[in-house]
Amino acid sequence: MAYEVPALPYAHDALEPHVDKATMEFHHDKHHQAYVDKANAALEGTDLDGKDVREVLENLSSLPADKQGPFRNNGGGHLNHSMFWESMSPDGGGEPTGELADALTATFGSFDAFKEQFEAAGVGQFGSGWAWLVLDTSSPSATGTRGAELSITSTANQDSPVLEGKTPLLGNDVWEHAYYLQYQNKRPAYLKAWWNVVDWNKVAERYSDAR
Ligand code: MN3
Repeated sequence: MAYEVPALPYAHDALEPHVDKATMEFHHDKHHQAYVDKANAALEGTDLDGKDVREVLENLSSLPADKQGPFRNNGGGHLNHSMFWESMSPDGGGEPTGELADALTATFGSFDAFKEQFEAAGVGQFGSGWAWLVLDTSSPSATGTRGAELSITSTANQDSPVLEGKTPLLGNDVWEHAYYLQYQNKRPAYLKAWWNVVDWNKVAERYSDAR
């Protein structure tokens, strides 16, 4: 079955004032739709047509050579944005609790230090891309301290951390289309404001599922 843009789990204006309605309308309704359409076009007629998007990205080399680049970009865009809408909530913000909170503190020193490093990854991503909190289940440290598996990274374009065998727990979109209407060139201000809408329950659920 062809991919579809998932419905937003809240109204387009529900994340205001931190993410404005116009940005959400263009971002969700137009940009995400374009990734879905192009991802579907890339898979059409291949053996991987109908497979889960993450599974296809993890097996990119199984696609015909001329489809790999288009699917990396557009399948990646579909996966990244599907996660992104669910990572935000009008009831978001605050701080995580429980095992995720403990792991963030153990890994980064404090929740504030985690946020600082994540924002730095977003600001430092040259051009379009994403900042990520990932769980590295393939690293040797996976057998050691649980908190040591977490790390912050950034990717270019629509590259998903799953291309590197990592599980994305939280990603922030630092493409200009994600913030330019509201924040113009102030990417750092967008990254800071975005914490007010992060749904930590969702991130904790991904952390728990991935371990
Ligand atoms: Mn985007």
